[in-house]
Amino acid sequence: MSVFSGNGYEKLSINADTLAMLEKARRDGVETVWDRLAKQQPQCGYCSLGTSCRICAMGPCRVDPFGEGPQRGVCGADADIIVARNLARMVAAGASAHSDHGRDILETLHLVGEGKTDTYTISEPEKLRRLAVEYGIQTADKSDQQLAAELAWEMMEDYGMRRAKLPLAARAPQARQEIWEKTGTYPRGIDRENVEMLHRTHMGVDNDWVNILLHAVRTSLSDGWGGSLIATELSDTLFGLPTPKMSQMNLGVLKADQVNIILHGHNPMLSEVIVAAAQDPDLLRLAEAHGATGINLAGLCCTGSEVLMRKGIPMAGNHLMQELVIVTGAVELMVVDYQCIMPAVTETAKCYHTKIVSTFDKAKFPGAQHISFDPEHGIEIGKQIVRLAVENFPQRVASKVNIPVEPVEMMTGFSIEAILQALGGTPQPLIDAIVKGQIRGAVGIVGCNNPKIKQDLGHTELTRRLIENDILVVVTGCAAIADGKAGLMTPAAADKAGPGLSAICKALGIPPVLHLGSCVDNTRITVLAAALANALGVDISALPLAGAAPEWYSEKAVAIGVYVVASGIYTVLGTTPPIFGSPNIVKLLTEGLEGVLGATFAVEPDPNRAAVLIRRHIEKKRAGLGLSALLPDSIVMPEAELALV
Ligand code: SF4
Ligand code: MSK
Repeated sequence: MSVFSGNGYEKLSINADTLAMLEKARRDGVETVWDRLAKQQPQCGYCSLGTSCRICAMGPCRVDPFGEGPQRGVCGADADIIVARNLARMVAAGASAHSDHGRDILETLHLVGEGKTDTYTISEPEKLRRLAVEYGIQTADKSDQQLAAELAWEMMEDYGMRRAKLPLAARAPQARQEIWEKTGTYPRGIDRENVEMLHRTHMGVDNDWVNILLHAVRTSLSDGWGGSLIATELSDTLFGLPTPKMSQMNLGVLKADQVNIILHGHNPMLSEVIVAAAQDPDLLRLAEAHGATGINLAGLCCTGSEVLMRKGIPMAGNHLMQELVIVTGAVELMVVDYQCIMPAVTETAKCYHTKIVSTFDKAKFPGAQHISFDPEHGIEIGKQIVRLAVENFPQRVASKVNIPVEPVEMMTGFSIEAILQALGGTPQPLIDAIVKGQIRGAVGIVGCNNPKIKQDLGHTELTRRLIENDILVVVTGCAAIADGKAGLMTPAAADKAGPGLSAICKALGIPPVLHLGSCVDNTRITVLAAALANALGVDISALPLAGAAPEWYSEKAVAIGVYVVASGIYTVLGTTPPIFGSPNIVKLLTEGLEGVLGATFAVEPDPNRAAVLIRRHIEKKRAGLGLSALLPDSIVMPEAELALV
């Protein structure tokens, strides 16, 4: 039952579809993530500050950062050790999630190489060959299948412990690699770094908080220049390079007269086969026989971004929409793979006719029907799931259906290759525009929704402030969906940008906010930054770039934030991380890292103030490169707008 009965919804989201469905959820007696957050209040202060520890059975312990209660856990760990260990474990969990996703795609490439699947094939032979060359594989006279087998074998080594350095990290500028060497953070095997991180944070192992955090950096880099990058590169190789295309977003993409299937999670292996199965003539005839005019697919979260980028499949919404899409009453089936899928969806589905189908044996959901996904038989499994949805269409209750809004148009599909193609095959026009000051710099806005923050306000306000100041914005994950819903991702949105950025977008026919993909595709941002730095002969940290995660919630976002900073990009977090119980760690992350990694974090929940911090940073970097720069002091804090959040 909703705790927001009758009022207060407008504080929760900027989106009309969310607000309408929250009202319907209340009428239908359905509990949502916001209700559960309210019931959790007040949340634990020790945990919020990062000073609680439960990693051994002498605990749980907590340290009082205000000096009145205990200052050490039972084992003697102080606030610095406890905060560092908790943060490092978040990094390891996030890096493991992305990298294990990458491993699943890698194992599919291996199957292709072994000729053991006819569901998947090599869609981008050129990219396969480029990757093979990067791994030192001789490509002449070899078939795609042979190369797939050899590349898969080499990349599997990236997960092991024999690699002294991950090969893909060599894409970073020399100066960046030297920083990693000097600080002992050059990433080696992905599994090795993650296992070592868990080992070090066991009671009584690494008790030097700086040493713990340095290994957290190395662990995050094993994801950013390893596991996540493998996921992106191999998804492009197997499923196709994203190219610019128009699509639609929000709950209005559901179709009242069609079978609606929601694709939720992160891994494109499954969603690719569902997309193929939904075009099967037999299943389309079956849908018609059940009274539907077709089969409509819509994405959620990052699985949605994968099929949006490559196939133009419309997007129903971001993280906080996963229950509300079911509340429309128009969804026959939600198929999930893994990550960011709230266990609550099966409870929500009980109030409607929606079936929830889980597919990965490592991600089961009580209350869902489990159909074990096996890439050797992908297409048959895809058809089985689509058939379940079609056969569920007659159970839909017309009086419970409400599709509340019309969809919004957006442009997607900006892989690095597509961006370079839009620029005429080289990054030079982008560099020229930055040098001339037409574009002041570029910012990656990434990450999730979090019910503690008004949904999408952080993403969209920050984006607006940046583009109107001629800063190009690239987006991934749920941030991209927020900006898409807000109408910021069409070529026409160039009118909302400053004069320099607007003119360039109009000349190229692109939006001022470019969709680079899902969470794992944040690697497109770091790889693009590396390419720009290499073209200019400088380190990434010298460039007028920044990152932001205004509404993050996930451990993956922590891993991303750390590898982005460790790659030399200043990053502003909107959600407060659990570090404030250790002033030493706050100082290190927000100031001290500058001297170690050439970049720092900032924490600023207000998106307008975050925009000011980022603009000042970009102008400082422009000045450092000898480019025309505004005086940072001329960019003032919008004190009058502080009441926004
Ligand atoms: Fe307490 Fe130390 Fe055990 Fe943590 S590791 S629960 S601080 S005794
Ligand atoms: S889905 S990690 S809520 S971006 Fe990638 Fe969205 Fe964050 Fe999940």
